[in-house]
Amino acid sequence: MNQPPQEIPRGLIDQCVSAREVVAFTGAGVSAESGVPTFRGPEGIWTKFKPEELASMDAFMKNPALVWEWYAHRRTIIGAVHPNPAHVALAEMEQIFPRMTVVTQNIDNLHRRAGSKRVFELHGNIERSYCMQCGKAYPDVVLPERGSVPKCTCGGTIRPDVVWFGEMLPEEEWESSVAATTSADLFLSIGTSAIVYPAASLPSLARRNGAVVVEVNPEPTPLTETADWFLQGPAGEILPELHRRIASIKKKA
Ligand code: BV8
Ligand code: ZN
Repeated sequence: MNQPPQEIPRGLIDQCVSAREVVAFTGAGVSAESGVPTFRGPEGIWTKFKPEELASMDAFMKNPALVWEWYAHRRTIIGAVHPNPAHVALAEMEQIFPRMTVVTQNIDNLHRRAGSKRVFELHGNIERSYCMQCGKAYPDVVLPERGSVPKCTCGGTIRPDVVWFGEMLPEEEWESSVAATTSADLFLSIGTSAIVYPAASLPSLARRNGAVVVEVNPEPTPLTETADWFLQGPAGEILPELHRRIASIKKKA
């Protein structure tokens, strides 16, 4: 039996109701209840592999077939899952706030599939690939059989369109996310261990610019002690409750 969602303090609801520019900063935890494994949780995919072994250019140059096998496996998982109530609540919040931006570290495309319109993907998108030689985009590359590596018409090697460790974040997405964070008056950090930089620098950037920072996570993280509010529990329960409470007050206004 699920625990009833943690009681969300009225003080927080009042701050949310008056918010005008909202940023939802999400990590793997927001997709956990869809069945997408997180990275660092007990069942996280990093338990079997270390990030540097797979999500890095070195790993790809050393063994592209192994890295492709890992991404093909993750694409199969992601292709079989659906947005969960957390993604849906964030998409619905776009209707109740004057300006709502989702800044995600996830590559699973679930925010867009849930209906969120304004989404910045800091670490790319597993459904996209491109040629390392000529840059040609492969929106739906045929997943290679085990042990093979997809090749471009130019003969170059095709890679997943995700940001690996040691790689720069996409300029456009990063600049837009920094701008949205700087002008946010409400910043929700949801389902992230807040340890991967530069993405993890966004919550403190929001705070320095006067935003109310709310963390949603079943566990505390390095961000918890500096957040204004810590809602401890699963995003799939807390976010729909948060949306319901805010929407009901706004409707009466
Ligand atoms: C760069 C895409 C440099 C690929 C990913 C030492 C110190 C500081 C920094 C560094 C350092 N050494 C190296 C660095 C830099 C490095 C970094 O930060 N490393 C960390 C590990 C220390 N960063 C980089 O390399 C970045 N690039 O710095 O470039 C540069 C500079 C100039 C010029 C050239 C280069 C690139 C980082 C991007 C790496 N790519 N992913 C792929 O997915 O395969 S990272 C990967 O981790 C994912 O994007 C993921 O989203 C991200 C962060 O993890 P989380 O999303 O937080 O997931 P995690 O599992 O950790 O946590 C899940 C959370 O959910 C938990 O807290 C859990 O409690 C919670 N949860 C569980 N269930 C629920 C829940 N929450 C809510 N509801 C639930 N139901
Ligand atoms: Zn090419």
